[in-house]
Parts: sequence; C-alpha cells; structure tokens
Amino acid sequence: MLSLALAGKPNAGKSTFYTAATMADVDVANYPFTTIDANRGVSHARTRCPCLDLEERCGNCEDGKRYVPVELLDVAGLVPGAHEGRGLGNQFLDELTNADAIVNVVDAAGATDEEGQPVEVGAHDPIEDVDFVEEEMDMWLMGIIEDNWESVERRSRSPDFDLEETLTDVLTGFGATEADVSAVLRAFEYPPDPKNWDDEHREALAREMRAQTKPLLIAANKVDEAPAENLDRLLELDRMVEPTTADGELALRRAAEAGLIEYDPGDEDFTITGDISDQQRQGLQRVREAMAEYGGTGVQASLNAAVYDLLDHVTVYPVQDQSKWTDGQGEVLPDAFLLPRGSTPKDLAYAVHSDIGEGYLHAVDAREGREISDDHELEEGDVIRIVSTAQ
Ligand SMILES: Nc1nc2c(ncn2[C@@H]2O[C@H](COP(=O)(O)OP(=O)(O)OP(=O)(O)O)[C@@H](O)[C@H]2O)c(=O)[nH]1
Ligand SMILES: [Mg+2]
Repeated sequence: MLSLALAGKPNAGKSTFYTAATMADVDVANYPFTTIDANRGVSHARTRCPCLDLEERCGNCEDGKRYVPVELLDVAGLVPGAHEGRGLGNQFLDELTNADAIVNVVDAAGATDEEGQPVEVGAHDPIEDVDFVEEEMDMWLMGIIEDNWESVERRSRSPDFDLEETLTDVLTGFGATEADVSAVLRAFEYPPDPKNWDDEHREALAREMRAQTKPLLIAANKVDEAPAENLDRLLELDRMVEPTTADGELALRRAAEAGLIEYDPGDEDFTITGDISDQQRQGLQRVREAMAEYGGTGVQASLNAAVYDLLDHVTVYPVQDQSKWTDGQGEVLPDAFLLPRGSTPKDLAYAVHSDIGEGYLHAVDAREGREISDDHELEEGDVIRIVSTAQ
C-alpha cells in the first residue's frame, strides 16, 4: 500500500488531519478503518468509480466516489535541529523512512512559533516552516551518508566495486531502490573514486536522494483562521500547496458519523440532515465558509494530490469477467490498485498476486473488450482482465 506521512512543526494540526483522514467511514464498508497502531492508519485517495459507466453502482463506492486505501502516518512534531537530536529528534525522522511521500502540515495562520508554541494569529511567518522540514530530512540523510562513507571507501578498493550497488546498500533503510540511486547519480557530477568526494558532493547526493525518495507536498492548514495574505504567499511558492482546514474536516466527519449531515470526504459542500443546535449550526457555517473559498476542506485534496500528482499513480481495476466487470464471486469492481504511471498489465498481475504475475499470459481491456499489448501503459480508471495460468 502507498504510504503517506504527515510531518511538520508541533501544533500545526498533523494529528487533527490524521484523525479526520483515518476516521471510520461507515458508508465505505469494504474498506473498514484499520488501526495499525496509534499513529499508523488507513486513509483513502478518492477517484471516479468506473461503475459510473455501468447501469448500476457497484456497491464498492459511494455513489460513484471510489475510495482507494493508502497508509497514513502521523509523525510527531519536528523542530529545527531535529537531525542533531533537538526536540524529539531522530526518532521521528526514522518514522518517515517508510513513507513514499510527505505531507508537510504548515500552520498557515502563523499562530505558532518555530517551536510550535502558540502565539497571536499572524505573529509567525509560515513561509519559514516550509523549508525546514525538507532541510531536516536532507541533513539527516547527509548524516547517514557521512557515517557510512568510510565503508563506501573501503568497498571501493575491491576490484568489483560498484558505486550504485554500494550506495543502494547504504540507503536502502531510507527507502531508496537501485533505480533511485542510479537516477540520482545520473543527475549530478561527482568524482569516480569515493576517496575524492568532499562534503559538497555528499550533501548534493543527500539532497537529491531525499527529493527522489521522499517528495513533499504542503498542506497550508488552519485556513479558517489564516490571514488571506499568508495564503496568497504560500500559494505563490513554486511548490505543491493545498489549503486545508483539518479541524473543519474533523467536524464534518464527526457530524456525518452522527447522522447530522450528508458529507463524503472530498465533497465541496455538505447538507444538514439532522437536528442540530444553534451552536453546531454556527460551527458548521464557519467550516462552510472556508470550504467555499477553496472548494472543500482540502484534506481529501491533499491526499489526492500526493497520490495522483506528486507520486503520479493511476487507479486500475482487475476483474475476471470482462463483460460484467466482476470477480469469481460475481462482485462488481471488487478491487482497486494504485500503480505508478507507466505500469503495464503484467505489473498489475504481480500487484494482484505474485502467482498471477508469474503465470501471466495476456490482458484484456474490459472497456473495449479487446486484448492489449504487454507494454500498454495502464491509465486512470482502466478495467482489466488478466489472463494467467494461475487463475
Ligand atoms: N483553527 C484551526 N485550528 C486547527 C486546525 N487544525 C488543527 N487545529 C488546532 O491546532 C492545534 C494542534 O493540533 P494537533 O493536530 O494536535 O497538532 P500536531 O501537529 O499533531 O501537534 P504535535 O503532535 O504536537 O506535533 C489543536 O488545538 C487543533 O484543534 C484548523 O484547520 N483550524
Ligand atoms: Mg500530533
């Protein structure tokens, strides 16, 4: 499963975002909330369910809104200097190791200082919080590379030394693959002999590796309180920025669970359906105002941006019956897989099961009802029948 980590300063709203995004959604019954542990849960990317192209809804979506599971990690607050052990230090950088992408939750209201202590709204410039998470991660990785350089040099004396392979061994704990290492090595100039590398080379390697393996998105949180000018400046940055109100999303999910409103995560608005107090009405009205400005609370939009834009994945639906789009039990569109863009039918077969992958014969595009080539690049919403000796 894809894994997204929420990182950022203390008090930015990470746990609020996490709680809202991993809350049980009784309506999406096929993907029950799964607590892995306190800070590791299941959330979803939202996409258009292919059953909208059938006569009837499939039963695995919410009226055509399909929620595909992704892992979400709530990482404890980072402060500047964490890579040197400040605040709660390295432990939390270690927690980021498993993540495919990072959502840096920033307090766009500027109501907390650089250590996360509450200050007056607008007293702290949130732009300062944008860079430091990246900087901490880069410096942390730089530390790992420096600590291992002696062994890289030692291995370089062996006649069959391979830099790519050696660096992959060193960085695998950070989630780097050999493909990541070769992509990074191709992108910058460095001396062929590790003995001749200096700190600048190692720093460049650390920064490139971090960007390659842990791309980052900014959730400009607390938009309900944030001065408009802060939002404007954050949105002008040359980065992926999603305005959010995590608190607003949490209020909506709780109200929906209590049957007070109709709201599906990622909707632009909600409808009040239950008996609510004046106070509740006022609270919801404030959320609605923030939503009107940005087309929703931004929580679902952040998860979607991470999965579909930053990580560039597509949602693909394997089926066994190419005309009914069902599995062996007759369930319509039972599964949705997130695969990197560029994945082929065989990659999908392996994602379903390694046996299916090994026995792969060919694949059928169930929308068109015709066989597709083995190098066909899967697209968002593809419904695919895999023909395999292992079925
Ligand atoms: N106004 C407003 N407040 C929010 C929003 N999201 C979170 N908060 C508040 O910000 C405070 C901190 O939220 P948390 O979710 O605990 O922050 P955190 O980033 O997990 O903090 P640490 O665990 O200490 O790192 C709480 O009082 C939240 O209610 C938001 O969208 N708007
Ligand atoms: Mg927290």
